[in-house]
Amino acid sequence: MYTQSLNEKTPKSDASDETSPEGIKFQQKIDADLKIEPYDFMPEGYRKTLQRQISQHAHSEIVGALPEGNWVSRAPTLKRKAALLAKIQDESGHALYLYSAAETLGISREEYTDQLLYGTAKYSSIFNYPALTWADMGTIGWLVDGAAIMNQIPLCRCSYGPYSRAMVRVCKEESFHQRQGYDIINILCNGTEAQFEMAQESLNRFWWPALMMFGPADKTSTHTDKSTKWKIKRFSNDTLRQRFVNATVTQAHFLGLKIPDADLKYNEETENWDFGEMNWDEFFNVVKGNGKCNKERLNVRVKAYEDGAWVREACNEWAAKQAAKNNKLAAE
Ligand code: FAQ
Repeated sequence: MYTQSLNEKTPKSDASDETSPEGIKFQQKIDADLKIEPYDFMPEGYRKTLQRQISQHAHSEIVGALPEGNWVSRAPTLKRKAALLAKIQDESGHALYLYSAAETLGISREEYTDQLLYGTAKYSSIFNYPALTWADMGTIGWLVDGAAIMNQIPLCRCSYGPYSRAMVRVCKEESFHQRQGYDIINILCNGTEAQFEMAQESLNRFWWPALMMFGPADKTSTHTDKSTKWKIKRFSNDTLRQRFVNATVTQAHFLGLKIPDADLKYNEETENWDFGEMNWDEFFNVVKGNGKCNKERLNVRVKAYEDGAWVREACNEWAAKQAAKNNKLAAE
């Protein structure tokens, strides 16, 4: 949607940037809530932050479809299978919009893919936890898409035009995903005792990893200050995490589920649900690639990419032949 125009000229930025006259003008534009577009001047740090964040986001959508893909054949009804398939298709579509937005920053989709498959690019920690039961499909929709929406609604107002526009549609679809997840859990919670237990057990495993999706605590977040100044981020990691807890605790209580946190307590003064200390060792361990499923997830992606090489080759050949045919016709 944006990438053809990249062939025309290289996007502008410069190492001296932030304090240069162009850099000052850039910040004034941000402060005035104007959008930055691909060929506008941008400091190198702004470009690099967006390349990292948008591509990490795109990779997360792709890897995030893997735990759900494993459940398509085991979904309990035709309706559930169809909904799960549609969700997976949506997540792949999100990756497409996001890679397209990221490409406008001067790195191709192939390079981003290489960074994920053969490099050190990150994707969301949450997808390195296994989906063991049908209830996990509900919990992923309810909590993971729920956390994704809480984090991504503010990104619709991100200062970078292509990212902010992509996020509008992504958020609409994520909110539908969240509801289908909640619906699965609601049915289980109102079913047999065993079904209720399955929902509770799933919540027990996913609660803390879902909170970790919001990233490290503000005091250890490396990028928040700069990203806030540039209006890439509108709220800090801890602020969004707290909002998510406040919204979700009420939903869990409505379902009759217990949040697995002995320190969870409503604070009358701040009107927030105070919650316990996160296991940050676990978070950083997963982010470094040592979670339960990191290796498995990446191996599946590498295999799919390498097995599909002949398809990409055939498509390129066909496109080249079509272009040659069209050029010949145009010349006649
Ligand atoms: N996992 O300084 P900060 C979804 C890294 S989409 C792994 O706070 P920042 C849809 C971070 O990259 C879910 N790594 O960083 C779906 C940085 O790395 P560095 C994905 C993490 O960027 C649902 C370092 O730690 N959503 O779920 C994580 O300011 C269901 C320091 O952190 C997005 O990507 C993490 N959780 O804030 C699909 C949203 N957190 O510098 C299928 C866009 C942090 O070492 C099924 N991203 N890191 O390379 C963002 O909003 C931000 O990037 C944050 C992190 C908030 C994630």
